Amino acid sequence: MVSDNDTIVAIATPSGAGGISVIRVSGNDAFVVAEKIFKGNSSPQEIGSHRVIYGKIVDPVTDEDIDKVLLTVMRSPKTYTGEDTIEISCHGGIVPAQRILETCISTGIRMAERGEFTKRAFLNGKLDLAQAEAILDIFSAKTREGLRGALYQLDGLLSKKIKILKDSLVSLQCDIELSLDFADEDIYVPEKGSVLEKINSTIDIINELIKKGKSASLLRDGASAAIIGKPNVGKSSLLNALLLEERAIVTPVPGTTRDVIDGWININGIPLKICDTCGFQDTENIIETIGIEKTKEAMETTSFSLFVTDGSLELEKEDREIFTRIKKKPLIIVINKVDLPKRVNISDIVNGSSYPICEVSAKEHTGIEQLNEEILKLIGATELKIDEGIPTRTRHLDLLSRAKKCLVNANIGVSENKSPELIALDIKEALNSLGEIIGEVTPKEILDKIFQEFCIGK
Ligand SMILES: Nc1nc2c(ncn2[C@@H]2O[C@H](COP(=O)(O)OP(=O)(O)OP(=O)(O)O)[C@@H](O)[C@H]2O)c(=O)[nH]1
Ligand SMILES: [Mg+2]
Repeated sequence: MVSDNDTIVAIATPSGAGGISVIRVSGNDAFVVAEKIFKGNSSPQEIGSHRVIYGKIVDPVTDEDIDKVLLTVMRSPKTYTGEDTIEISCHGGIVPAQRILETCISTGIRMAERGEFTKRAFLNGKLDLAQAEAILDIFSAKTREGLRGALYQLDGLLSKKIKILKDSLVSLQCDIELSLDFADEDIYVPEKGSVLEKINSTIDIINELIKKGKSASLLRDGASAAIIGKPNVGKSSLLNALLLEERAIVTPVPGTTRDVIDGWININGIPLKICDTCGFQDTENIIETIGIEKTKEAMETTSFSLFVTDGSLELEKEDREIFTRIKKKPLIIVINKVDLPKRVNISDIVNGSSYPICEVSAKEHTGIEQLNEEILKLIGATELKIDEGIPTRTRHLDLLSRAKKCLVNANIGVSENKSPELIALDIKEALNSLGEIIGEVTPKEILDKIFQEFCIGK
């Protein structure tokens, strides 16, 4: 049975060639393990905390040397997990780290599960849940701004805001419960107007957090676009122009692209995945048929489309058919090849509706800036600012919405003079939802799910 009291070990660095690898051991027996496998000038049990000793790792059974290492000793509670911890920095590469890992396990400790070091940090009160999630977001940050948002969260700025909200609800709940306890004695009855004011101001703050959080989640997860249009309009050229590299093959032959080719760009800190497709032309060719299936898939999985037309030609039936097919989802019309005399007439397909339109020359890289601006507008990221303490995960936003719903119920309850017990219940539920964000009342399955997202060794 796996227990949170076991001493655990894992390789904390990615596998493969590198300068060094780090093996991390955490738990009550960390120093016992170090004594068994490490030989150096000083004893790990005896040196002070946060000190590094040079020495070698040896197999405690065969006495065989495994690697020369630096061993860092960190004593509880001032460690990442809050437990006694040793970190062994050995030579990079797969074999030394793997051998040291096996040697540690041979002393009777076990391999750490995914995210178990961070889970222990959480269980030992070193981090709350929102901060633990911030660590995940730091690993997966795709842009500088995403990293900054995650660092704010790691600093506990979101948690601080949630705690302030909770404190004000707790005081409200106390007032209401007090009025229940002393209902007969008429000692203290909170005034209806002030209760409503407190509930509403909390709802306002939650609304603001949700609003900012929705756009901030763009920083974490980004957005994605499919480039769609008939053959030869310059879809692959547009992909290359946006990526600033020759990713996709470009030729004058219609039907050059068969597969979906994608790449990431960073527009003002928003990671955007762009997929070049082969479009939707009628075909009997098996390769193109598969390509068209992939275009459909790209269309379904991306958040919006870039509909490309050839500005030097008049619109054809095929342009119209493709446009009709994709117009239900958000899109930007991209008129390409504007370096050539313009013949296209877009009003033909837009039919009076208003769509963002951009004129570009993928060949000459003109109009790309304006296209980026339109993309930011379309995904609602023009006013995105990395504030301190913004919720960045869907989990946070769901819980904030749940808290808000309970408070709206509480508001109705107070307005309609419902029983204070019911109002206190709504407030309690709102408090639970807020508490779940920072991990105070988070069910075990949800905790497990969150820590499963981590890699082994973190
Ligand atoms: N003048 C001009 N030519 C362009 C421009 N963009 C693309 N082209 C040319 O148009 C032709 C087709 O370009 P691609 O980028 O391969 O077009 P595509 O839509 O990906 O074509 P398929 O993959 O065949 O569907 C090539 O000869 C390009 O050089 C542009 O902005 N101006
Ligand atoms: Mg192409």
